[in-house]
Amino acid sequence: MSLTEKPQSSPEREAYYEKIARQDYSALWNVLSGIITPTPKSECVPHLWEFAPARELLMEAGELITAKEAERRVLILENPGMRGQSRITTSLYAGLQLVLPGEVAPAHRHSQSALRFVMDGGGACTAVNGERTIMQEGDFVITPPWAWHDHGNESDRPMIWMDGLDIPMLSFFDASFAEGLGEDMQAITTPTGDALARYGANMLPVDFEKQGLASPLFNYPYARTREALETMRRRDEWDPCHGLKMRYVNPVDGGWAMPTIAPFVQLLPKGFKTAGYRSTDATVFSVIEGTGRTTIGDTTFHWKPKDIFVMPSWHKVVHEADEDAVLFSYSDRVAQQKLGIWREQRDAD
Ligand code: GTQ
Repeated sequence: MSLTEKPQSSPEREAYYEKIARQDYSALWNVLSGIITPTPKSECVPHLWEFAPARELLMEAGELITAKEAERRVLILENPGMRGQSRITTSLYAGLQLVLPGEVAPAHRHSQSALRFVMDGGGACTAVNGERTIMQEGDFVITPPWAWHDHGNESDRPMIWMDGLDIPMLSFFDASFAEGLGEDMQAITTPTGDALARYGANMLPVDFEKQGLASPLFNYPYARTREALETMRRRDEWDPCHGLKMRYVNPVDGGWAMPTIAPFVQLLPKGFKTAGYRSTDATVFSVIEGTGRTTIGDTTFHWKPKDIFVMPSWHKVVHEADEDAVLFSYSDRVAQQKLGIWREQRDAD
């Protein structure tokens, strides 16, 4: 028996395999090297989606179906190695959602966690658990598991954002629950900006008790993120693998902002080339600012603002920025860390 080779076949062995199959067994020695691999093997492949053609396709969808009829008018980013499976990585989903002026995407809730990363437009709203937030480009917005949420666009421009959900993860665990509210919009019980003031100003209500695993802050505005990155860069201390990379946290405990999805933002200054890096969390990147190149294994992608690309697990990644660049990204790192299976390897140090 071997971890890398399959034993040879023989007529007696084949007859035996057929016999055990009829009784709902199979022989481990024939499949072992495929199921316990020395390093991660994935059907997920590196891929880049350009924003301009995506926007055109979305606007075409805007003429075919309303947000209300669709429930969510979203184009799923299908990893070309896993077509038809509604996934961008093995464990994560990504989509591009369009809400046209005057439209609503009706209130519902599900056990899946969702993030929104605002790509194009500004001024549309999402409501989460009774509070509405107005979204601008670059904002990172959370819908915690089982939270009522609906989207609306009272601005005069189409709004497009990227949805990141843990749909494949919940399918894997057979733990999906969902229900509609039966109304377009949930009742608003809290003034806009309350969560940001209450939880996003380095304070917490004195007797605050943690509820659930998701951050009570549900909009992390890009204006604040960008200003923080710009201030930090003055120290000129760049991580060889990441440039200046930050993770979005839950202010209650400093843990990740979401229970299953790990969100990040990183600044790469003009001319910076990262040292090789790989980790077991396949990662979805969305370019906020700047142009550059990313090499993932043998594939190089040239990117510009609003492009989205995906890096599979355990593929070496190198980023090069032609201009100051800011990348948003998300992965399942938080879930892997909770399970004790996350690994990384740095070429630097
Ligand atoms: O906005 O609630 O892309 O429920 C997929 C499922 C978005 C949403 C998606 C969803 C949503």
